[in-house]
Amino acid sequence: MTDAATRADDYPSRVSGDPARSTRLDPVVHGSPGDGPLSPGALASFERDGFLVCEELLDPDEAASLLADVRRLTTDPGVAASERSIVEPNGGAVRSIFDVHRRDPSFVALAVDPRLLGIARQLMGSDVYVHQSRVNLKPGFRGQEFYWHSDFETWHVEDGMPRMRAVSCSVLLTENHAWNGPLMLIAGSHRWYVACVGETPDDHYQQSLRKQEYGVPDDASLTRLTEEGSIEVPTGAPGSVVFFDCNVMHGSNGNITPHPRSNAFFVYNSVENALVEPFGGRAPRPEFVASRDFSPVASGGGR
Ligand code: 6CS
Ligand code: FE
Repeated sequence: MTDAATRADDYPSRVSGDPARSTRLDPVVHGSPGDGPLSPGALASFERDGFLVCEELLDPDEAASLLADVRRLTTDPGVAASERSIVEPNGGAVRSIFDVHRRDPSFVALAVDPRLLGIARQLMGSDVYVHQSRVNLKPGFRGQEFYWHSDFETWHVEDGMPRMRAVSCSVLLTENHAWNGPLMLIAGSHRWYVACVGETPDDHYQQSLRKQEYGVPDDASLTRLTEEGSIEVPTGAPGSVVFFDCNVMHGSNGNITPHPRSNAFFVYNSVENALVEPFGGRAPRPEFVASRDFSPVASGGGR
């Protein structure tokens, strides 16, 4: 393995006091229409926007059952005591529960469901493994925001993800309304890499998973992205799924309504894009945030 200090880095970030942006060097769609369920039109839409909404890919009753499982997890003392459970910065409400694809049976099954896996493999053009999974609760009244960010910027700098060849899959478990903190994405932003300023603190994940302040874009870069592409807010019913590129700029507002916005996320990384030493030069983040089990996911029976 090349020495981390001397290897080339095509996507440097948090190395200068000045923000910068560069053109994406990697393809967006790595597979083709014959590789999976997405039509040429759907592939073109993902290529153009950096995300794709699949309405009610799962049945509402499946989503309801998953939500009941989430509710049980949030009241499980063992889960609450583990580092994979993250609480909101403004008190004790559970914000996220990580690593559900390895720990919690219904999410273990969902992670290998052919309805998700078929699309992930087609977009990645290869076998995939799960880099990270989580449920973001976005509870009513107290669910805080997730500030604008590119996931890839964090996964490259802090986890050692070499290239932009990973896709997130957000499964809606509750109704995502315009007003209860839905995911917001800047269409087309995935084509640019925004290098962030500031130096990553030690054990940054202990702060960033609650409120991210490093690895976030500067105001001018973010403004420019919104002038070039629209802010899209995919709303939908439980069971709908949003697939989004690892580098699309996204975030979500806080939730002051009584209605939780709970989604499950699976990050499928190409087996040809396995993690190396973090490009930020710090120690790798723990397994519950960044899996180093690169074995390809085998499709479960699914429905
Ligand atoms: O640091 C991470 O990996 C997590 N943070 C955010 C805001 N999105 C991606 C991921 O869950
Ligand atoms: Fe994110």
